[in-house]
Order: sequence, then structure tokens, then C-alpha cells
Amino acid sequence: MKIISAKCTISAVGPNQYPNTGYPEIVMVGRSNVGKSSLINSLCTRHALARTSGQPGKTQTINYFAINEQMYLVDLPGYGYVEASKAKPTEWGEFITNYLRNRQMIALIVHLIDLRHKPMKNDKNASEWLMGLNIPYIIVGTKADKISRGKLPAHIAAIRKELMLPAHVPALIYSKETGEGRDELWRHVRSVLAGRE
Ligand SMILES: Nc1nc2c(ncn2[C@@H]2O[C@H](COP(=O)(O)OP(=O)(O)OP(=O)(O)O)[C@@H](O)[C@H]2O)c(=O)[nH]1
Ligand SMILES: [Mg+2]
Repeated sequence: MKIISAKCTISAVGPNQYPNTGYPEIVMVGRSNVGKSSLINSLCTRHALARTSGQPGKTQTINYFAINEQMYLVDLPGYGYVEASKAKPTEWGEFITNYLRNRQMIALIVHLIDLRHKPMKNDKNASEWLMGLNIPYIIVGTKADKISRGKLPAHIAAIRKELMLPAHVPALIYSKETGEGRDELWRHVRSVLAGRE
């Protein structure tokens, strides 16, 4: 994907602030610190488009990044970080569950799981809830550079099993350090967007 322009346009905490340009939205979800903001930067080959941090809880609002004036990559706050969230099943604030439940422009939910660890209870809850929304859904295993190559298939298989992913749900790997997975994820995004037209 050739990135001609990538800019942070809006930080929203409620529907009044969502954009009305009509671009489809590709949404990053996952536990705090899993690498959602880093994934947006890496997809755009920009270092500091989305703010990242070694500390969980960095992203606190729904952040829209307009790509090539044709789609948004949407960065969400993570779940599983107690101070940043209310006690929802997915441990997200209500504004996030409302966004995911009601926003018609969502074309794809990208659910990030850290490849180093088995999915936790909150990952399983989130996955089940997200699949119930009936929006195209994909798993991306992050931090692939932290796992030896030979072990990656076993880690992906463990994620598929723990989350009970149906066969039609893709599970890709990604590393922001090496860029591995970038082309494949963009290919998938493009095919999902082509299917909406
Ligand atoms: N080695 C490695 N580190 C990564 C990768 N992706 C993200 N990280 C690191 O993981 C940490 C968290 O990254 P963020 O992108 O801020 O995570 P986030 O999911 O946006 O976190 P919140 O905004 O708190 O929900 C940072 O220290 C990143 O540098 C990756 O592919 N490889
Ligand atoms: Mg973030």
C-alpha cells in the first residue's frame, strides 16, 4: 500500500465527534500495550503518527487517522488496564463499546494478541463479544520479532484454539520491528474494502 497521506484528524470520546466524511474505518482493538498504536505507525511507515508507550494505558480516546483520504485507521484505548477502564465485560469504557456496537462505518475489526502469551480471559471475552458484532474480524499476533521463527506456527495455533476461531477468521503475524506482516495485512484490508463497494 502506497501511503500518500496519513494524518491524525480526530480524537473522539462520543458520537458527536465521529467524522462524517464517509470513509470506512479499520479499527485496532486489544489489550493495553499489545501494540495497537505501533501497528498504525508501522502500517503507515511513520514513526510517530500514533503515540506509543512502554506503559499500558497510553491511548485514551478514539483516534482517527485518515489514510490517503480514503479510509481511517482507528486507534482505541486498550482493555485490561484497570485504572483506565470501568468494569465492563471487556473492561472497556462505555464510549468504546458503544462505538463498536453502533458505528456503521466500521469495515474491519483488527484484534491484536501478543504472540508471546496465551490469550488471557479478557482476550477471550473480547474476541467472543467482537465476533458477535458480525463485522469482518481478523486476529493479528503482535511482536513476532520476540519469538523464534520456528515457533511462530505453534503460537498462532494456540491463539486460534484458545479463542475458538472459526476457520474463516484469518490470524496473521506482525512485527513493527521488521515490518513482517505489513503487506499481508494491507492486502487483507484492501480485499475487505473492495468487498464493501
Ligand atoms: N518488539 C516489539 N515491540 C513492540 C511491537 N509492537 C509494539 N511494541 C512495543 O510495545 C509497547 C506498547 O506499544 P503501543 O503501540 O503503545 O501499545 P498499545 O496497544 O497502543 O497500548 P495502549 O495505548 O496502552 O492500549 C511499546 O513499547 C512498543 O514499542 C513489535 O512488533 N515488536
Ligand atoms: Mg495505544
